[in-house]
Amino acid sequence: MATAAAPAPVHANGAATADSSASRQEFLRVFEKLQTELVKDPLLDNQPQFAADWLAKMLDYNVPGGKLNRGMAVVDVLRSLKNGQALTEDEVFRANVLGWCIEWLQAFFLVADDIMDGSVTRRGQPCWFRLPKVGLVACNDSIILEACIYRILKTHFGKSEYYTQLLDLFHETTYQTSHGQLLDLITAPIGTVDLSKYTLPTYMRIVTFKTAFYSFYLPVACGMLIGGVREEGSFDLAQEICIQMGQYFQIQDDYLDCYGDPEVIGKIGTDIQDNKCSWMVVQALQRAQEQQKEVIKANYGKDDATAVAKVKAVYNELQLEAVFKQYEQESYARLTKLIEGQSQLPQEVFTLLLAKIYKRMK
Ligand code: GPP
Ligand code: MG
Ligand code: MG
Ligand code: MG
Repeated sequence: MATAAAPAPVHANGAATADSSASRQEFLRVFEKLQTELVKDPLLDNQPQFAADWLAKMLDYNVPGGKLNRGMAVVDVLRSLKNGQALTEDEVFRANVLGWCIEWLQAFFLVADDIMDGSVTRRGQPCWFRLPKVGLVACNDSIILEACIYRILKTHFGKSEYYTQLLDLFHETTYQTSHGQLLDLITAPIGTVDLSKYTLPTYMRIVTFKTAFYSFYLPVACGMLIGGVREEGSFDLAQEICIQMGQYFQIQDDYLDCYGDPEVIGKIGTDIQDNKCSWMVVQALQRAQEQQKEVIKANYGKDDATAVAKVKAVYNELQLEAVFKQYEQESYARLTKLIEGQSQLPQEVFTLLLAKIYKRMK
């Protein structure tokens, strides 16, 4: 039932990412298995066929269609931890199941985030809630997507010695992400433009919580748990590196919201209309003259194409594309130094992740 495998993503520098299309195919086969288990879940015995069909379709629409970077990272982390030693079929399967739990979490967040952000497209198709037959059923579907994670974990890890740690990890990550999302939303109240709120410390806190924990620390911590790592210090170190990588990733997301090609990123930017505390507006305000600040103030947070164009014109005047490219170089250098400056965990755990996002265009 899964959608066809996407070709291996190619980056600006032309290099294909580490995941071969064979491991992507293998990963997608695990999706089909999990989807079937959920649709036939004994807890939902005698579920009417139309509801089972809804679930299968909702999962197809929302879970497997992304880049799959987060999900496929778990097996990469496990492989790196084993220092090249071949993984058993069962190890690969378990890593991929956990990888899908992360993709399910992401699907839950995205379905809900698109409603909150009033977005139009996601992964090259209309946002789920935009489909006329879906509408606000999408609210419940996002809850179902989250609940699926715990059914999958119980089925496949219920008897593992680290089951409680996994439950805790997913719960804590959701807790952190939802609080990041809260900050993201209430720093950007529709209808009031308060430019004094768009500071770098506020921004960094928002992105650390709404993106970095679930997108980077979660896959690495999952790989470490199934890889037998137990030292708290190793998890702390992984978290420190992953947080910085996640901040860089969300800054790219904010840049792409403004300058990315919707055909490539699969979504249409809404940050200016949504009054968001985006990296772009934070950088603009640090550099703007009074008159440019006035233009931003008069046009930010308006769902109007002319107003959005005026804000983007100020970004262009301030050469924010060049500011971003410079940030990207510095961030890559800083992360590389951090990764190479430790020997507690194999560097490859982090370098593979970094290579997948460096200079990404989607
Ligand atoms: C990315 O923000 C953050 C999330 C998708 C987390 C949402 C968390 C919830 C608890 C719902 P974004 O709005 O910039 O992402 P995108 O650009 O993909 O819409
Ligand atoms: Mg959004
Ligand atoms: Mg959002
Ligand atoms: Mg965004």
